[in-house]
Amino acid sequence: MMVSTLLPAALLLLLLPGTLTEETKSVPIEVVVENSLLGIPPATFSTQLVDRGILLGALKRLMASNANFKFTYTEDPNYGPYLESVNGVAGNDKDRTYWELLVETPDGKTIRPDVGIGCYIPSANEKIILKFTKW
Ligand code: B12
Repeated sequence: MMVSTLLPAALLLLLLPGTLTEETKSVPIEVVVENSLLGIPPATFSTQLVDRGILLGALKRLMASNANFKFTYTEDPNYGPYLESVNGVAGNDKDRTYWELLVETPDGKTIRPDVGIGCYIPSANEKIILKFTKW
């Protein structure tokens, strides 16, 4: 009984070596911090994330490897991680400021993702723009 249930699973593993044992690819991206609101020149960082990984993971990896990039986030009960501050500058309701998430694709188009840093899955060679701005 045991053998008959395990056999099909074992056969499947043998038939799908490329799918199940493929090494995780590394996806290169750039992160640009823009803060013209406070007159701070833009800073560009290179980092990478695992294939189909979320932006939050890439930002954490960048922060761990580069002392010039720091960020904090809060947890929204409905939408997940909210980017609160970058390099010591936090958005606030009084001034109606926030860190906007923009993405420049390799073909030069700039999009405004309709999800936050916890859900956005960057593609290779995208430029992730964290822009301090007003709403
Ligand atoms: C107003 C608003 C904002 C304002 C909030 C200002 C404020 N303090 O009031 C600002 C302009 C800051 C904003 C920003 C963003 N927003 Co917005 N926002 C809304 C909106 C229109 C209303 C929210 C609201 O006031 N609800 C009523 C109050 C009483 O409820 P609340 O739970 O307290 O609301 C809070 C949360 O909604 C939170 N919030 C707002 N946006 C976002 C986005 C994310 C990812 C998170 C975690 C939290 C969050 O801020 C509100 C005030 O504290 C909703 C759409 C909707 N109609 O609900 C979109 C919405 C929530 N936002 C959305 C998005 C995508 C963003 C951005 C990621 C856009 C971008 N590409 O930059 C950014 C967040 C970037 C970051 N720093 O992490 C999406 C979230 C979808 C998702 N599943 O992730 C929504 C649903 C719009 C949509 N349909 O695309 N947003």
